[in-house]
Amino acid sequence: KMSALVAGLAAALAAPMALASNPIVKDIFTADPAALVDKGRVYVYVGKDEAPVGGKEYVMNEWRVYSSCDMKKWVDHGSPLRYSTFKWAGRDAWASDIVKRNGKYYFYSTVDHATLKSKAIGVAVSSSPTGPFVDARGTALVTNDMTKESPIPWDDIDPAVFIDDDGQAYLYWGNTVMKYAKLKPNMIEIDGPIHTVGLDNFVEAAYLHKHKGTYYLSYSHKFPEETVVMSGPTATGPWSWGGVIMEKNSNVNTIHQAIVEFNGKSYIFYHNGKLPTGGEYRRSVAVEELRYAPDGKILPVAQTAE
Ligand code: FUB
Repeated sequence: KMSALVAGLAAALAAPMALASNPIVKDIFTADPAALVDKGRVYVYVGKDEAPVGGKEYVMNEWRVYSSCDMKKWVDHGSPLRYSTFKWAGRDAWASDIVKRNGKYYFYSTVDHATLKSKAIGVAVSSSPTGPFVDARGTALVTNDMTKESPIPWDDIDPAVFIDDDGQAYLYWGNTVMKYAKLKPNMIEIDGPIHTVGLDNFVEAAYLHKHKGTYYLSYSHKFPEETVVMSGPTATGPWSWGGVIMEKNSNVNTIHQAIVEFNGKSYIFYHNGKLPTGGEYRRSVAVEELRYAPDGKILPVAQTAE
């Protein structure tokens, strides 16, 4: 019996460590993670999926925020804002990103514009990572009005913000076509033109991060979505194909990643449909460690359960 116990322990130690008990949140359905590392904690912001079992569309009214000091135990901080925090929004707390600048926390998010009847991006601000957040502009930061070339009303979604080493902030977003623009130092105004970038089978969820001098642009590729990555020498490319880093989900078409470094390791947050009764409109956010090959290539990541 003793040797079986020892063998079991040895096998458990040799196995790759399951990071967290995935999914991170088990009492509600959550999607579209955004992540922030601040003062020794990692914060993850999610949209709450409220569709009933068998629901045929997203029901998303608010964002929720959770934090951890070890990527294992998560503290629930409740809801820091709702779509209605943006008075001009009519519905839909869709995907977001968050960044800290000058001691303030800027939360960029997708909502549905009440009068334009199309998706738009708002920016909210708080003095705390757990909110409450208030609308920083009183109007949308990006709307379909500004990007008229687009044929679809849901192209202005999924913001990602990156602040480069020289202090220049960039906003990336889009569906079908990726767009990017500079942000002014105040973080709440677009600075200059909106650029579009032709990327292979780009769907949505653009995300920019930097590791050891290389810029990585990851995004949802094809539909059902898989997460792919490009790498480049600057925050605006040119981009070289880096391959699939996470395979598509079995019962959910979307996957939406966010990548952060925390305590010397890299992590990728994403969503799947693995909770009981989960699925397309009842998703769950999970996290895995992300590893780089010596040449800087991001290695494919497998989804783990508890
Ligand atoms: O959750 C609503 C939308 O589905 C998000 O904005 C996309 O990234 C996709 O996950």
